[in-house]
Amino acid sequence: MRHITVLSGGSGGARLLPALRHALASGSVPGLSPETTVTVVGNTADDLWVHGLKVCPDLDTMMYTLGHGVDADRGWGRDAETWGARDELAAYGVEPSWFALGDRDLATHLVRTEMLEAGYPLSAVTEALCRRWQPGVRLLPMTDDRVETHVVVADPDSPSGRRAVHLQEYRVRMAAQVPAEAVLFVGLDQAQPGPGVLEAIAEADLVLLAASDPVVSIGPVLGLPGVREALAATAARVVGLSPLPGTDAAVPDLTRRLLDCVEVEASAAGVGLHLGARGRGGVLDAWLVDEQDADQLPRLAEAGLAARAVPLLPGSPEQVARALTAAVELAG
Ligand code: FO1
Repeated sequence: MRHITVLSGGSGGARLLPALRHALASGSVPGLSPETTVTVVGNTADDLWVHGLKVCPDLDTMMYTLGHGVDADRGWGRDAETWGARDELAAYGVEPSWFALGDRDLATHLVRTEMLEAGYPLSAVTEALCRRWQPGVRLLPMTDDRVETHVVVADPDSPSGRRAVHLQEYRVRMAAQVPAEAVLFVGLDQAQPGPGVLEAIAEADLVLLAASDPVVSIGPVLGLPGVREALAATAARVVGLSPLPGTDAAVPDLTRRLLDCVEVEASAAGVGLHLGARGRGGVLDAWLVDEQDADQLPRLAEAGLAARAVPLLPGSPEQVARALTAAVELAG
C-alpha cells in the first residue's frame, strides 16, 4: 500500500494517526510499510476567529498530537501551557471568555493570522506550521476558504424564537445541553477543496474515515463540492471507523444532539447507514464497529457494507493497530 488518505476531525485523527504512523514505521500491520505515505484531509469547519486570531482546532489538535506537543489530559492545546493572556483578557471583561487560548497556543494563532493577512492561503500556512511540528503525515486543510459550522438553538428572547451559535460555543459554552434544531455549514457550498485534497483521494490506495463526529467533522469534508464524486471515483477502498462506542449510555451529549438533529440513529449501525455504501449513493466500502456492536453487523451487510467488529473503543495504540489491520484486510 503506497498512499493512505485519511479524512478526519481533531480528536478522531489524534487517536488514529499516531497509531497509524507507528504501524507504518514498525511494520506491525501487514500491508503497511515505512514507504507508505499518509495524507490527512482535516476538517476546518469548526475554525473560528477569536480576539482577532484565526483558530483551527481540528488541524491544531492533530498537529500538536503528532508533534508531541499536545496536552494529553485535555486532548487539545499545548502541553505545559500557561494562561496569563486568558486571565488578562478576562480582567478586561473581553468576550468570548468561554473559549480559552493558552499562552503557548497563542503563538500558533498569531503566526497563522499574520501569514493569512500577508496573503498566504491556509494550506500554505498549515504546511509552514507543520515544518516545526514534523507530524510525519501531509496535513491538508479541507479547504482554503472560510467555512463555519453554526448550530441553531431555541432562544425565547429572539423575535424568531431561535438563534445560531458557532459550533464551538454550542460545544464549549453550552456543553450541548440544549437541543440542536439545525446544523448549518456557512460557506460550504461555495468552498473549493484545498490544494491536493481531491488528488489525495483519487491517488490513494486506501481512504480511511477516522472515528470523528459524523455530522460536524466528517460531514463538512464530505459536503465540500467534489469530495463525494472523488470518493465515488477513486480506485481505493473507503473504510470508516465508527466513532460510537458500544453502549448507548456512552454516546457523548454533543454527538447525540447532532445525530438527533439530522435524524440519524445514535449507534454504530446508524452512522454506518447514514454514510452509506458506495454504489448505493454513499461513501463507504467497509465500516469497522466496536466489538460490542457486533450484533449490528447484519444490518450493515444488508445495506451493502462490508462490516467487521473489532476492539475499537477506547482506542489504545494496540487496539488501533488491530483496527488498522482489519481496515487493510477489508481494503483487499
Ligand atoms: N475546548 C474546550 O472545552 N474549552 C476551550 O476553552 C477550548 C479552547 C480551545 C482553544 C484552541 C483549540 O485548538 C481547541 C480548544 N478547545 C477547547 C477544544 C476544541 O473545542 C475541540 O474540541 C478540539 O480541538 C477537537 O478538535
